[in-house]
Amino acid sequence: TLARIGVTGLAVMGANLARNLARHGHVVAVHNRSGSRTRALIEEHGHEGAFVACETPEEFVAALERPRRVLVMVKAGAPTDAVIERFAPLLEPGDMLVDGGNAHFLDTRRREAALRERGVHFVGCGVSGGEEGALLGPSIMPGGSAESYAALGPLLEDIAAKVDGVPCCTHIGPDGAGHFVKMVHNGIEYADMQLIAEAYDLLRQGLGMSPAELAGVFAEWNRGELSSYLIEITAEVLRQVDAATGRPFVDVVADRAEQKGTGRWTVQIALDLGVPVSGIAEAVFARSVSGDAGLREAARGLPGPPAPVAGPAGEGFVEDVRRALYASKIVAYAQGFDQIRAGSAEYGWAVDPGALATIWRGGCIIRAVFLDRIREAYAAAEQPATLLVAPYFAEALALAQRSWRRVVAAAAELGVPAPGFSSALAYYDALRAERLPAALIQGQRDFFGAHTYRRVDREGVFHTLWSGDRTEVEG
Ligand code: NBP
Repeated sequence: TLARIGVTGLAVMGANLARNLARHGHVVAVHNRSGSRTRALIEEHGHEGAFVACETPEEFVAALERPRRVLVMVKAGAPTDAVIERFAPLLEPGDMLVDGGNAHFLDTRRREAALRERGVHFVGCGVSGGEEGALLGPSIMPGGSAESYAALGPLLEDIAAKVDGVPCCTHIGPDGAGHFVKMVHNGIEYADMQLIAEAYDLLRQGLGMSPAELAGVFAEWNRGELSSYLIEITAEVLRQVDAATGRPFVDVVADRAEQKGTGRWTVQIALDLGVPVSGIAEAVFARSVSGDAGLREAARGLPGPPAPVAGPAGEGFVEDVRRALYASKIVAYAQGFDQIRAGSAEYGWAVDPGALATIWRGGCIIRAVFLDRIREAYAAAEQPATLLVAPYFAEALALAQRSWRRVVAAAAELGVPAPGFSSALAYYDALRAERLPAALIQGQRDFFGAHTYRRVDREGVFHTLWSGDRTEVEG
């Protein structure tokens, strides 16, 4: 029998997706550049379902039913182009080439346009959930044509995570839409992780709590509105004790955060789109600061707040930090969803933010109860201009407000860096402000560059003759 789908690229992600497909009863053709991975997969997991092991791309393509579905799971970048070059000539009009790697959406747009000329559907498909998700149910974000989704969707929905019986997979939009939302998903993940890290740091330094005690705090928080995969694993990591030294695991790990690049892409694209994703940007920069050993070494001797600092008070502060974390998280997600809407408008994708929140409820790294609230906000008759003004979130922010301000003030008093918490609060205050100092900036711009300004009381564009008699001219 012919295979329903083929997977090429059998490192951990590809192998686990192939197994997931096979475990769901689909015949799966498998191929890898080096045959050893293919043989290892069949040896170790061949009994889990119906695999067709293929040595060559030609053999692989011949093993697939038509129109062919080829899932590519190789390293993003040049390897993806190499695989497309190798496989595209073997495909026929109507066939589908699906890139499940972490490609940049602009690469996906380029590849989609090139393959469309040959009549081949190129589907840039975001996959989140890591190795375990790939095997047991990821969140899947396919872009590409609606026609390709009709042929691929049922298979992908079959292997995706399910929440309340709803698959965490939906057609996101044409060409690069899937990889774009996967990119922003990762950006939001950066912001969420940074906020959790700040909460930990503030409680540890502010109250002197131990990692083990903090594990308990996060486990408790995971039972409420913050309930999420990231909070859950935070408790697990904080509870871990290093076998070699007996010290808390978190104290023996070097405090330099690494990054692969999707957070940075999110911020770069947000700058191009003019969307203020300050939460994601602060998270990316915080990782950069942590990783700059030379800079940190040089600055280590700079003075902090004069001792003794009046530290925050016990139980009340724990609840303050929880509320500040929730409020800051709302801001970070609101900004991420704003970026998705801006990208969708820029590229004409018509991405449905509510559908996205729905498929992020399970399978992916940012999965959380919270996503249900976002889904509901976008299900309202009138789409909120920002999630901050959707009734549920507006109320949550109002409730958190006093705690949020106390925590940001405490961070400054203690000298504990909390860029995520403070920038989120600054964004909230900027959005709700009656007047912003941008008026002064316009004045400065007009002064040194005759950049002109608008007035609050009259239509038109104005300039003041700053180096002359300082009268105003219209023009
Ligand atoms: P890797 O990203 O480590 O890629 C290894 C695979 O790429 C191997 O199958 C390798 O073949 C193949 N490959 C390379 Br490298 N260059 C190639 C070329 N020129 N031609 C053909 N094949 C080539 O694998 P991974 O960690 O499984 O991730 C796969 C994709 O999924 C990546 O894009 C990744 O960003 C994305 N992703 C990963 C995760 C995760 O948690 N790891 C989550 C979500 C998405 P070989 O065996 O012959 O060297």
